[in-house]
Amino acid sequence: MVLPSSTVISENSAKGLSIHQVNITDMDTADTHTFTSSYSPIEGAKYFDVDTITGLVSTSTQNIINYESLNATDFQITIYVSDGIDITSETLNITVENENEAPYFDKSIYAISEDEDLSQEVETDPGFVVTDPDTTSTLAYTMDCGAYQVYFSINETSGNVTLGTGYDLDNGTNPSTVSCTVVVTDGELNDTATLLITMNQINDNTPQFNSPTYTFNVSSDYGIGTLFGSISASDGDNSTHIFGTVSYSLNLSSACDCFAVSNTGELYVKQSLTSYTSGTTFTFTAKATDGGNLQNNTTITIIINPQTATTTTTTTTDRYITFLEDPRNAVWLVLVGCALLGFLVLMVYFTYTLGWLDGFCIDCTTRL
Ligand SMILES: [Ca+2]
Ligand SMILES: [Ca+2]
Ligand SMILES: [Ca+2]
Ligand SMILES: [Ca+2]
Repeated sequence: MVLPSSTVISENSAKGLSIHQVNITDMDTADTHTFTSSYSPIEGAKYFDVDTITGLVSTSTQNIINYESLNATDFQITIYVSDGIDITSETLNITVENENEAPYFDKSIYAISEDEDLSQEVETDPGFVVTDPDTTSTLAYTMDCGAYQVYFSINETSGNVTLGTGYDLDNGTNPSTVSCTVVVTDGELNDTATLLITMNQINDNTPQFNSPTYTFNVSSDYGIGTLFGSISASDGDNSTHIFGTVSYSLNLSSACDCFAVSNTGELYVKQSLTSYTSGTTFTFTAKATDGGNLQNNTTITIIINPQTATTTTTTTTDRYITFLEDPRNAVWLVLVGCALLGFLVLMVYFTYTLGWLDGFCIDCTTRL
């Protein structure tokens, strides 16, 4: 029997992989041979087999060799062959060598979040759990965030992610979630995971009125519900978020409760104004409030005018009334009309009843 003195096999080799075919010579060509084996250390019996009939040495059909879990990496297999009368043996030395195995993340997607518009950098642990079966491997991280790379970076050793300053969600272009690709490598093999970075909208803008003051001229005959003007405030926060939406209210404590404002800033008459004389002035404040309760005020002045007037936010446009709109003209027009109607009735009476005008006599014979 001739065996190689030693051989090398890599961890993770396939189950049942042929390692060596034992060759024997026996002058008695008709003899039948039987193979047996022993292992040192005994752990080798878990990973190697010797076929009792053919003498083929192979890896176990049951267990994969894991270099990192072995108590020893050198094994001796003593193989005995018997022809039923004589026994001979040889020893095969097998060395298991390490194979570099790839590191791997425990999840395919990780997620972190932070506020927008940071004034200083913030380091966050994304919670990467990376396993490298090779206990001696040194791991390193890299990250690619595409167009937003400038805002984010990763610590090569720890995997912690630093969120940079100035990522603004209110500019109308930056997305609220950035998807980054993280790669971990042992220098030769690597794995990839996705890191989703969600930036939280913060209320970093206070509503600003478009004018510091507003003045309106309102006719005392305006009915309840009549719109007479509007106020407007803008908010720098993204308008799709409640922090960027504005509602309005009036503080009428020092004025009459005659006016109101809609959520969109339209002013309207809430109570009758007929009891107020021309020139009466109301001054009060209006408040713009965003969805995060940041507020700003403006001053509103309302001047009562007895006649219907055009209103603007800052000026009044007066005009002359027309001839028919003057009530005095209307009165004498009615009087003249009545006089003309009476004269016409008298003319008809004299014509048909008295035959006052010969040219219009209908029954002159009877009358004479
Ligand atoms: Ca390994
Ligand atoms: Ca490795
Ligand atoms: Ca806001
Ligand atoms: Ca904001």
